[in-house]
Amino acid sequence: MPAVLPPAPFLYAILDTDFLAGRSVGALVADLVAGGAGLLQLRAGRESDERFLALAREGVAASRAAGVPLLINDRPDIARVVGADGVHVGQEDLPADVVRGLLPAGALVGLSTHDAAQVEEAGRMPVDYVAVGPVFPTHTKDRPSPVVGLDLVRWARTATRLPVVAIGGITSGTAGAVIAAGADAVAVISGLLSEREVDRAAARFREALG
Ligand code: TZP
Repeated sequence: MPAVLPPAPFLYAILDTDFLAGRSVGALVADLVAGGAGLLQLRAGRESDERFLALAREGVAASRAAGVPLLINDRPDIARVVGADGVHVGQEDLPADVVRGLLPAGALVGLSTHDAAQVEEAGRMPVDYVAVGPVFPTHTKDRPSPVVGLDLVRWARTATRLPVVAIGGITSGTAGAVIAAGADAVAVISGLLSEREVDRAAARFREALG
């Protein structure tokens, strides 16, 4: 079955394993979807391949049960083995067209961008959405690119027909302004996973999106 993005505006919950704090990926997936997350990503930059694979299997099983697509960050090999719905890559990962070629037909591919030239280039790539950020300051990413602000979100909206996913430091208090600037979705790590009750945190975001 080809995976499809949810209708805009949607909440994109990124399960960064640095934020698990002893919680299981399966339980987090269920709670985030219960709160209103429409798309999920598993990001595990600091895990061994063996653990990433195990967590990816758990995430895919839970996301299938919840009926929401789950993408794997940066690793088409792991996505393929576990039957994930797609892959998200950054500027320094494998090129999006190479990743697309490694995945089954109908898989979702997303690409991170950090400036106008990268957004334009994404429009020429075989990707399903373009992520733009960091929109606000964030402590979550090692060596984050400079903050792009809402200006790049506004510009991306006019420059590409791809769905625009805004990321970086977004809270339920700012999510509405991000959507008003033209984003189709907000992608969030700490604003969801730093909370003890992630279902309630997701619901606050979901409500802010309108
Ligand atoms: N890419 C740009 S900012 C960022 C990524 C992965 C981190 C987003 O995390 P948070 O905690 O929602 O700021």
